[in-house]
Parts: sequence; structure tokens; C-alpha cells
Amino acid sequence: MVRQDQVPAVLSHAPGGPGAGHGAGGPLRQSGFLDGDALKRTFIERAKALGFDIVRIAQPDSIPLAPERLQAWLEAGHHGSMDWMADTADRRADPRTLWPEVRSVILLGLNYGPADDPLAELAHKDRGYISVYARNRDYHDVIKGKLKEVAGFLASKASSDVKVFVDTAPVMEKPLAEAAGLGFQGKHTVVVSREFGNWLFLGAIFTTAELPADAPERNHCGSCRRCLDICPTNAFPAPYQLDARRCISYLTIEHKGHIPEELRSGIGNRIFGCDDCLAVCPWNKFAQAGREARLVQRDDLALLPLADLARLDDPSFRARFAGTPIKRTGRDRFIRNVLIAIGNSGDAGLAENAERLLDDASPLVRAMAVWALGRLLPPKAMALHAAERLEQESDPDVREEWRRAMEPRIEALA
Ligand code: B12
Ligand code: SF4
Ligand code: SF4
Repeated sequence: MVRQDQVPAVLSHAPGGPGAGHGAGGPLRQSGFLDGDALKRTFIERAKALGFDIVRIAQPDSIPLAPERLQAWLEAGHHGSMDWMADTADRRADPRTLWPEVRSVILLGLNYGPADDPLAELAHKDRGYISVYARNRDYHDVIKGKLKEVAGFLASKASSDVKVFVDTAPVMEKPLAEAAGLGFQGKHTVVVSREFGNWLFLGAIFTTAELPADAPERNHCGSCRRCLDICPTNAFPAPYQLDARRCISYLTIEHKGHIPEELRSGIGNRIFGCDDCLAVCPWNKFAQAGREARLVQRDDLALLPLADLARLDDPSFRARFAGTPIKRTGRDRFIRNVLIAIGNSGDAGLAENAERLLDDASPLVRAMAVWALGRLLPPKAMALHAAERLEQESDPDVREEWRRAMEPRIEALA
């Protein structure tokens, strides 16, 4: 869900066009340019024609609480190994630090609502659950293209400069979206629109144009706490606060190392991301299925047989997931996730898939093959595998997995 590279997309108003040569927001506006309400209306029309579902405007100084809240989140260590969140905190917390000339922040939402309830898929233990957002093209690519196009349009209509962001630069898109009135941050921290529910991607455009700001949205969670209660790994220490280190989305997508043992069983068959807290939000009753063809679910990217996935090597992984967000984890992390799902399946018929991976080149994979088999095989079979491998195993983490997998077994064999 996150990406560190920045899109250096500064689009200046067209050279040679009306107003060319004037500084942003300068006094010499010419009649070819629009401003104020007319500019906002024309821009929104264009953005909607390009497929955005909601467009709202915030002032750059509209998130005064964000810096201290971000700081508290970082100090609590809730960002885990996403060091770039801490490295960019100063610029992230205030749009004016990122770009001092910014006068208006445009927030755009694109609905990616699923056609069916994704939670029904969690019962298929022999198949891997892929998060709804990752079942087609990488949304960064899709939205970035649209943002650049509509930002170019804005630059051509106003005597101003623009920059586009979609989860690609240090911008706090959620509090900005709330300040712009696009939706409110629910107790699960995701932005919920009263019109579209919470299946929304966000994008932002910064501009030097002065656009009339919209009123902020207020919170509509009330006494509901469905999202907090359903979380399989208890990732919410309190409403409106997420400890990413416990979130399956972070663990299966962002986290590069071994997944802590106490969180593995909660992961179930979720092999790339998680949607539980989103799927239960009652505001989704207003949601509609997403319209953008490149984001509509591809059937070959939903509920994939774990047995097939466990066979992927590096080239076949890359080929299979080219153009999708899944490719970003790389093969080893993905197979780590698949093995956790195999371990959680309770299906001894899947054990052979983990057995083949006991000798994989990646310690990340070997360790999870051991863990999965420890849950699926009888103690004697596990002891035979250990006898063949434990002595030669040089990786301390994999050795530790063997030790833990054999602990109860030694008692059972005695
Ligand atoms: C880091 C990140 C993650 C991390 C951390 C998530 C998080 N909640 O911060 C991980 C990897 C876990 C993640 C997961 C997901 N992500 Co993500 N992620 C981001 C990213 C890059 C930054 C978010 C951030 O700034 N976090 C820092 C914390 C401090 O921010 P915060 O959660 O907004 O914290 C606020 C609250 O805590 C609040 N607060 C604190 N105390 C209190 C008290 C009260 C009373 C109130 C009202 C508020 C409040 O104040 C803080 C500041 O506003 C954004 C893109 C972006 N540039 O904004 C995408 C983004 C948030 N992700 C997105 C998505 C879709 C997801 C997933 C659904 C993907 C998936 N299916 O697996 C999950 C959802 C999990 C969840 N419940 O959040 C979308 C959300 C769209 C939306 N409608 O809101 C974004 C905006 C990307 C995008 N451009 O569309 N993500
Ligand atoms: S995405 Fe899943 S694991 Fe993460 S907070 Fe939501 S329900 Fe919990
Ligand atoms: S599920 Fe309930 S508490 Fe959670 S965001 Fe939706 S309305 Fe708010």
C-alpha cells in the first residue's frame, strides 16, 4: 500500500499560453484563465470525466493536529520497519513544508469497491486471499496517470503550478481528505465516505492556485466498533490508532523479515494484505462496485490455490504478477506468506508443498516451511525431517524454528 519513490511531477502553466511568464498567483492574470468557483467547477467536471468519484479542496494549513499525532505514532514505534515514515515526518505532517508555495490541496477519491463480500473468501482455507486493492493493476500507476492528466488540465486553465501525489510522496492523505470533506477517518483510521463507503483510493494534487475550500467532514462512527472487533491480530491499541506492526497488511506486504510467531495464526489464508476492517464498515451500504476497468478484480488474482502458489520460483512469480502490486513483495516474501496460509489450512494434503520448500535457498522460506509442517505433520514425520536437516542448517532463525517446531514433538515422542 505504500511506496517511497516520489513523483517529481511539477506541471507549470503552459509556456506561451495565456499568462505565460507570470509567477504563480501573480497579479497579472489574463482573461484566458479561470479562477475561483469557475476554475473549481471546471476542474471537478474534468476529474470526474476521468473517473474520479469524489473531488474536494482543503487549505494547506487545515491539518494542525497531524504533526503531533504522526509524532506520537512514530514514538510508539507503530510504524515498525517503515523507517521512511520517520525519515520524512517533517515534510509529511504539513503540506507547506513539502511545498511552501502551495495554496490549495485537492483530494481525489477513486472507488474500488468489490462486487461481492470479500470476507466470504476467508473460509477457503486451501486458497490464498489477496486484498481487494491488489486484484488487478497497481493502483499507483492507474491513479498517477489520471492525476497527471487532470493536473495538466488545471495548469492549462489557471495561472498556477501543480504537483501530483498518490501515496508516492510524504503527504498525509487521510487527514487532508477529512479536512477537505471527502470523508472522515473511521476508527480503523481509513477514510470513509458517506457516499461511497471506505473502498476508496486517495490521490492529492497541490497547486499554487487559490481554490475555494470545502467544509471538513465530521466523524460518523458513533458507538460502532465493528472494525476494531473484527481485526484478527488486534492491531488497534485504541480507536483511531493502528499499530502497523500487528496489521496483516503491513506484515504480509511491507515487512521484510520473519513474521512474529504469535501473529501467524491470525493471518489465516490472507497472503497479501487484509480487508477485514474495511469490509465490515456499515457505511459500505452506500458503496458501489468500482468502475475503473484496470482495477476491477481479475479472476486469476483472487482466491488462488495455495498448492499452485507454493511452486512459484522467481521468474514464474514475476511473470504471474507483472503489473500488479503483488510483484513488489518479491517471490521470497510472498512464499513466506503462502507457507503461513498452508500452516493455517489444517489440511495435511498441503504438507507436501511445504516439504519441497524445506531446502529452499531463502531462509525466510525455509523457516516458514518448518513452521507450516510443524502444524500439519505428525510428530514422527516431523522428527525425520529434522534429523535430515537440522544439523546442516546454518541460519540461526531457521534453527530456532526447528527448535520450536520440535519442542512439543519431543514430549509427544517420549
Ligand atoms: C503507512 C501506510 C499504511 C501502513 C499503516 C496504516 C496506517 N493506518 O497508518 C499499513 C501498511 C499498515 C497500511 C495498510 C493499509 N493501507 Co495504507 N497507507 C499508508 C500511507 C503511506 C501513510 C499513512 C500514514 O500517514 N500513517 C501514519 C498515521 C499516523 O496516520 P493515520 O493512520 O492517518 O493516523 C491518524 C489517526 O491516528 C488520527 N488520530 C490519532 N488519534 C486520534 C484520536 C481521535 C479522536 C481521532 C478522531 C483521530 C485520531 O490522527 C492521525 C493523523 O491524522 C497512506 C498513503 C498516504 N501517503 O497517506 C496509505 C493509505 C492510508 N493506505 C491505504 C489503504 C487502502 C490501505 C489498506 C486498506 C490496504 C490493504 N487492504 O491491505 C490497509 C488498511 C489498514 C488500516 N486499517 O489502516 C489508502 C487508504 C485510503 C482511504 N480510503 O483512507 C491510503 C491513503 C493510500 C491511498 N493513496 O489510497 N497502510
Ligand atoms: S487490515 Fe486487517 S489486520 Fe490490518 S487493521 Fe484492518 S483488520 Fe486488522
Ligand atoms: S466500522 Fe464502524 S467504527 Fe469502524 S470505521 Fe466504520 S463506522 Fe467507524
